[in-house]
Amino acid sequence: RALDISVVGATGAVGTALIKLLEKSEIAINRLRLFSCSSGARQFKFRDQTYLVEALRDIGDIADTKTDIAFFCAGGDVSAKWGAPFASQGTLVIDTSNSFRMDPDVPLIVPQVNARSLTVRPPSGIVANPDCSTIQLVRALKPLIATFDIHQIILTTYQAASGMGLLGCKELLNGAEAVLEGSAGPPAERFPVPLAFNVIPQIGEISREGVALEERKLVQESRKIFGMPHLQLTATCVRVPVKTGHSEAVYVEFDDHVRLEQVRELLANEPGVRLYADEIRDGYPTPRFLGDPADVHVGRVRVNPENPRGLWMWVVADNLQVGAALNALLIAQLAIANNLIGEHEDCQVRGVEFSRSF
Ligand code: 2RA
Repeated sequence: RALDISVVGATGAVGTALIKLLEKSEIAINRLRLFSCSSGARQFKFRDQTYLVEALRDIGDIADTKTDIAFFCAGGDVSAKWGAPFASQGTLVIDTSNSFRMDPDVPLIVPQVNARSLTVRPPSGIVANPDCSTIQLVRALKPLIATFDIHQIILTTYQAASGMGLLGCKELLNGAEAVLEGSAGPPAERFPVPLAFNVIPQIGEISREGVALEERKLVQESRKIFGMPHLQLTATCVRVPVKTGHSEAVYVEFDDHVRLEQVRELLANEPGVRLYADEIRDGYPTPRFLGDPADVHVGRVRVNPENPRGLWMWVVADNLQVGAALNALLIAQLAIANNLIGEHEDCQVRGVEFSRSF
């Protein structure tokens, strides 16, 4: 049947990307509701109809928000305030923020990796989308973790400004223009220090132990998605002056020696992973010149000449699509295929098949 769907945060970077993907998707939509917290009245054209964005604060009666699915793309504060009230109406909430990810009643889903964790409707009525840097990491790691025993994973991320939304992009562009015109540029607002022509080794607040929030998220979320509470993973997360596309230099140390050919074969056969196997012929992925924004792009795959148990790879993905909007849409498609929408609480897994789920 055609579904009623709402998008909360419709005018933001992720919300806008999601609406475009939703429009092209095969999901039959009866009624679309678009909500925003910040902007004034705005219209969206969607499948030949025009929709007005509604202000979230104008909702009088929470029962009026009931739809089959609500995508939350407006950041943690909005999700924390409105996520549970929306879910309490029977709406399946798919949340892209950090508000519920580690809640045991909320599955944390990357459909290509752990679709099996979404075979029943969660009691909370909420499904969480992991952080963008986690999603591309676990999609690249999945075939390796499924095949080999892992000793530890060490990575550095190079994250784009759009991870901080449209305002993050604007701040980067304004800052770059100002520096090129010879001024110091505006003070930083979305970032700890100005990002233009700079590199910032901090994403999110730093704990007393010296670990930034984004680094803690990568560890906790990867462990939850793989169901491996003792997975050894440590990261340094860095913001770079790139508009869109997160990059990660990932070092995986296995328990045993690793053969490059086997790793290449596993990555090349992983659906949704594009392997750049030969640097001379294929080059390597970079965020500005990324190919298909639905893929995770992996290059510079090499065994450490000093340690035959160690492997490096360079992983790049579109943080707004793979890292947020597309993953959220795939979660919705999985929930629909598994009959988790509306009154149907019993579930038969069918329709969407992803290989070797955890
Ligand atoms: C960032 N990963 O790039 C965050 C967004 N959720 O800032």
